[in-house]
Amino acid sequence: MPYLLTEEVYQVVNHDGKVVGQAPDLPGEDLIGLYRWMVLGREFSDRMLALQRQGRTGTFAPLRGQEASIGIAAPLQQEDWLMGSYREILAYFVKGVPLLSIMEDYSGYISANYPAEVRCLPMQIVLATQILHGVGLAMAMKYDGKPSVAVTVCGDGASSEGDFNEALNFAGVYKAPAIIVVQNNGWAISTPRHKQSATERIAHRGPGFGVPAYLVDGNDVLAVYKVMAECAARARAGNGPSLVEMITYRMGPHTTADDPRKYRPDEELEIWQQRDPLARYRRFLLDADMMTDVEDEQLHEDVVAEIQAAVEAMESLPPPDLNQHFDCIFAEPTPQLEQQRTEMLAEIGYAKS
Ligand SMILES: Cc1ncc(C[n+]2csc(CCOP(=O)(O)OP(=O)(O)O)c2C)c(N)n1
Ligand SMILES: [Mg+2]
Repeated sequence: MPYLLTEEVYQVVNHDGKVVGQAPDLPGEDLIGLYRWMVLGREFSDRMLALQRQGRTGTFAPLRGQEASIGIAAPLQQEDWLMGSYREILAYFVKGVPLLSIMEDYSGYISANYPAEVRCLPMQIVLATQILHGVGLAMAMKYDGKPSVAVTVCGDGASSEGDFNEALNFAGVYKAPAIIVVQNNGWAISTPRHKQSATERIAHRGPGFGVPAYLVDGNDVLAVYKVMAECAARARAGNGPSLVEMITYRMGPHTTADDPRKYRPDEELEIWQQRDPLARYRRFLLDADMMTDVEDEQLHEDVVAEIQAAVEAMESLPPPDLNQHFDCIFAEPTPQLEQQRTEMLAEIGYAKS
């Protein structure tokens, strides 16, 4: 089998909205379902950004432009595992993590209050660590004879970490049922993609580790879906891991603490605005007579109402217990941790109610 499975960037619907590949064999309602998730991702991200600006939530990492990342989780089964980073929250929603849980993560509550059955690890902030966790989980499932898959997602910047490369090596050697996805959005805060690696493609790393790799248009939800479904089927059949590079773009700031205009040319953003994943998929559905403008408007209204309900639920929670952040690190806290707890709580004058 060739190790680089797609020489060209794989697309189903190209940048101009033209259908250039075979759409996945899904009923119409599922195709609309994918669109609803994408709309939810955009509206949720924009709302969180606004809430942060109003001082109503903490630092947030917007995902505008990366909504086709729902294609990472949509073909997965309940027993499959998913672990990603701060910008993968939309895939987490698709896997079953409630909106409120992610809002809590970003608002100072104890992290990863996720239902156990959704099989998502806490979103990872330490770059690429989750790739090792994911490959380890995949190896464990293989030893247990379970036909499940562990999907682990990171960014282009994270691909330069030792953890990323070690995880790929283990995945290849042990033929782990793992899918390692890189959302290459062009930037790692202010560091451009070309400074991460001299390889033309991040996908080219896969063959070096004996891991088959795909290159996919990360703004084409149908293409992402198809590639992920194929990788999952291969892993379930005992044929081991895959590396998937999704070419996409972060349209907004890295986080609410960043101003991309300081390091990124406006023309670059303009090019990628033309490739907006949401607009492209919307056009596809309208052209195929699967959705009308009126239905689209209704769908938007429903999504905004769902987000509003989650915001109200978040804002009616009692304030977070800041002690929990220290309690959840080790079974037995270290003396250093206790010292840090005392100092931090004294600094902010915090007393547990
Ligand atoms: C090990 C480690 N080093 C540095 C950081 C600081 N940091 C946070 S996000 C980030 C950029 C990550 O870029 P990328 O992997 O491309 O993901 P993106 O933010 O673009 O989604 C850096 C350097 C960190 N969180 N972890
Ligand atoms: Mg990046």
